[in-house]
Amino acid sequence: MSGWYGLVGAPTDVGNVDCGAAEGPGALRAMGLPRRMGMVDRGDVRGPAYDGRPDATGSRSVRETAAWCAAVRDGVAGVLADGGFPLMLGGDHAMALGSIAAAAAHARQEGRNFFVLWFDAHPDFNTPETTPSGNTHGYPAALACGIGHPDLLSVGAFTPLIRPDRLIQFGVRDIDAGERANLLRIGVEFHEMDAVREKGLEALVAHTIARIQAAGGGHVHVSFDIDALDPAAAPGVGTPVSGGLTPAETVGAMRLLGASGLVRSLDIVEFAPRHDRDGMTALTVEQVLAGFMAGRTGQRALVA
Ligand code: 4U7
Ligand code: MN
Ligand code: MN
Ligand code: MN
Repeated sequence: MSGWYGLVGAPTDVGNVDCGAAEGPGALRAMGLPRRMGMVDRGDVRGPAYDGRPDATGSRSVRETAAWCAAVRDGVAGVLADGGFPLMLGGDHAMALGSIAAAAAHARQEGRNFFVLWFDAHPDFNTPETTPSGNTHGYPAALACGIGHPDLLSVGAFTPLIRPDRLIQFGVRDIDAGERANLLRIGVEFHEMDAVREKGLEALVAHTIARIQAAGGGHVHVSFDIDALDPAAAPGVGTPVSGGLTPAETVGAMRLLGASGLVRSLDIVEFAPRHDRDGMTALTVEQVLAGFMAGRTGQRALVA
């Protein structure tokens, strides 16, 4: 198990015009989070500025998104190659295409099954045909499953990066009509908030961990969009949706994931400090991360 966390910052909102996520990594550094949590800060990757003009498919800033995702991919691949645990700090959620491209390639190289667990108010399963906005932060989960804009699919060394039945989503509650049709057609497992309320997030996550273990384990990548949390606890996001996850159930689920020993890479995205109130989103993010890290430490102690 990798003993150190390598933070890769992606300070951009190229996937959604000026949503404020570009300021996320800088704000968390200024608050001292990486240092407090003992992370190795590998710095920020860089990329071009937002250009909101839609292309022929109606998608905005595709070239810019692809360039940023390629830089994220290389930054995350660098941490994995050096034996660390990459934490990709967004930036908007389009950046997950880059980290998933790196994680999927690493898993393939090591001969492991590859799974992605997606915590989000949104499934991010739009394609140029279904998007209501043209914003590329609504595309990454679909791209990882091999559908979407060709200039973004090419960020990965192969496609699909994930087998669609190995992508599992939690907390979704704002799904566009065309995107729901995509999810059902491709065969993604998604747990909407009513299912989370009924069964409990921790029970759903525990069930997923058991299923992955039964399939022989593998490399699990967790992609955590802060807007999965209820805006009462995490108002600092660009696209808040009410009725979300509580910090307590999220910390519990992340602790289980850490303790499973299966998770080998993590995204924390869409933190927009300008929408935060009294630092409460930053605090919630730190609690969620601390839960995951504590779970992982406990797991290390168990296997030691
Ligand atoms: B996020 C949206 F239309 N579905 O595609 C879209 F509602 O990374 C929102 O999950 C996407 O925050 C939200 O633009 C992307 C919209
Ligand atoms: Mn490895
Ligand atoms: Mn998202
Ligand atoms: Mn979201």
